[in-house]
Amino acid sequence: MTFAILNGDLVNRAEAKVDIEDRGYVFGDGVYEVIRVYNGKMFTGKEHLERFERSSANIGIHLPYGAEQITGMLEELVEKNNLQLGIIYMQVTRGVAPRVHAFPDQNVTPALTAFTREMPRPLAGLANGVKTILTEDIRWLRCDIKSLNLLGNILAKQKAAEQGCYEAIQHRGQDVTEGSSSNIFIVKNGIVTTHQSDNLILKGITKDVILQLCSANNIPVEEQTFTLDELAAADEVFLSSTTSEVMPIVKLDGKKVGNGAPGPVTRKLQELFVAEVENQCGTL
Ligand code: DCS
Repeated sequence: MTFAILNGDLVNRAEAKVDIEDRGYVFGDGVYEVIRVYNGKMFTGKEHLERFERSSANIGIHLPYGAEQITGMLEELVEKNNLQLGIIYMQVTRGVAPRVHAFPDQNVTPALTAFTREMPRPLAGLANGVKTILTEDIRWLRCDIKSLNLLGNILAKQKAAEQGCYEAIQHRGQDVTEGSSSNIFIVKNGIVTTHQSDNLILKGITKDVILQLCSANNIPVEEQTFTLDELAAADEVFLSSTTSEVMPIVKLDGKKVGNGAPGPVTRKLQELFVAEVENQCGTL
């Protein structure tokens, strides 16, 4: 039997059901996290819990449990499901209430749910890189909140999928923001650049790990907006996310990045990233 978390309880996944007037279902009124599990251990679990608390606070959802309590629940879920390599998906919604836009009374308890999924590694694409498309960023102006409202992201990803591509790189006019479910990095003359963590992108946990790895290993790095022209002229491009780790990008709208193969800085960061995972979670 596979388990899930439903409002603090470990339940049979097949029997975990929510009400049709849950505000997550009718409004997308909630936030979520995706946490990677390696060797049965959460990678950067603390950082994900912190972001979960921040996203919730940003939309005025008072989490019914503290970070430590939630961590304990997630650890139990991973253990019960015998998850070695995979992800935890967790979300909280503002709860179940008659459909009115304004927040319901304080006595409505936010609904916390979580489930796990196996995900073997290494992921296809890590070795040879992936293809991407470029698309206008049509999302709202609080992309720093990990909101359940993902229509802009979904439409972008679908466009990529229809063209046989792994990811859609979004841009607001000339400025590159982020992928539909990833952060984007360019490398030019050995310098790594990625969009600063402001309201236009999600502050990726993987992005932060990469920034720290760059600093610790004397790889020049800057958080600064870059343009479509700079993207097109980059020596190397890669994306990062919880599920995709450090993923080389070898094509942009059908055009090769550099010589069309993953570059040396990307390779180095992939190695450093795996070493960091092994440091925290044991040998992969
Ligand atoms: N930007 C967006 C829009 C994302 O959805 C994600 C992760 C990231 C950046 C990268 O953040 P992390 O490094 O913290 O994962 N999206 C999650 C998702 O929805 N599925 O997998 C990861």
